[in-house]
Amino acid sequence: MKTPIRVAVTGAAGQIGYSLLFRIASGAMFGPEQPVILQLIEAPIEKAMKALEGVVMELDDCAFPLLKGTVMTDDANVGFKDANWCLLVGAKPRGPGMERADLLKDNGRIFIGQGKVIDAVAADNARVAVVGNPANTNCMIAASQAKRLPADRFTAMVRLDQNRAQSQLAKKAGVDLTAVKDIFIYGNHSPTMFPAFAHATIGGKPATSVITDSVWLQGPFCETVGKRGAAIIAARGASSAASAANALVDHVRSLVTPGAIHSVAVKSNGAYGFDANVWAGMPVRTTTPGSYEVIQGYAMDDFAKSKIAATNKELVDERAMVAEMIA
Ligand code: NAX
Repeated sequence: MKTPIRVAVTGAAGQIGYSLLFRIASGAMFGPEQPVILQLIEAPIEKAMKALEGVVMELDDCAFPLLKGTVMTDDANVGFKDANWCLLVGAKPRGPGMERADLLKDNGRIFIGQGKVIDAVAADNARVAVVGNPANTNCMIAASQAKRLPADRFTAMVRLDQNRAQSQLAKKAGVDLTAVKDIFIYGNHSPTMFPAFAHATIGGKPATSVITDSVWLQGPFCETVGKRGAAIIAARGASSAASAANALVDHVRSLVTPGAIHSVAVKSNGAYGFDANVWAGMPVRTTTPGSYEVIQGYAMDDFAKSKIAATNKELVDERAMVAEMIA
């Protein structure tokens, strides 16, 4: 039996947490041979900690053979201690009438604190995946506090957007989902994101030769993927949770699987026209478990360049709104 890895999860009593923890404990994230210890972190609110107790009772009741322990805490120093993976799901939601700048700053304070603690107490091989919105900028903020852990250990999730795009292309082409490959998300996890359909393939052929309706690809396709979160809220009365948890399972699973090619928001070094040091979605190839390289060299036409410029601008603007916090 392998040594258990420690997986810290913030926002563990939230809706994504409720779909996520059982998948981690079952082996879906790290594989059927890898035992885990879940270190569950909630906000210091009585109701949240009480709800977390209930979730842990349910984890116990699943009798997962791979689950070797659970920690429940509202103290980040305890929750991130020796963690190999830190999954930052918890965040402050946007309240009625709240400005985006205020949301960024409120969350900025949370992610500054968590970034500092992770850097101080997590395992030497710690990896961080941010889901809590605004995910890209929260990730940048957490990474800004790290002195020991390199910035490429901090990633944000755009995998839900990739999965959404793959599913939409398959539906439009009338093919099985698995026929759609190499659809990558560039930029921010927000409606400005760009699902780069020109590089996707369907049944081994360029997607644009299978779906020849370029008006649909440039318009409704990009919009549907970008605004899917809002459509789910409108239909379900609550934001996407099971699909977000599933995407985080995919995000981490791909990052620990050498050779996997997938979309991740990572620190930009200027590739694809993104400003250096924003966290932007782009295609990566996993090299060794937990490490990756950005796949360079996909050609971008004028449409793609304009979409990337727009999502880059949003990321740069978000960074400007929190500049004094991370200085
Ligand atoms: P919930 O509001 O159901 O749960 C969030 C939980 O986080 C709450 O239980 C809260 O008490 C906890 N929390 C707040 N501050 C905390 C802190 N400082 N430390 C630890 N826990 C804290 O939200 P949920 O639906 O689970 O969504 C979580 C986050 O994911 C939100 O920010 C949401 O916007 C974001 N999403 C990101 C997605 C992505 O693709 N990147 C997609 C889904 C989702 O919208």
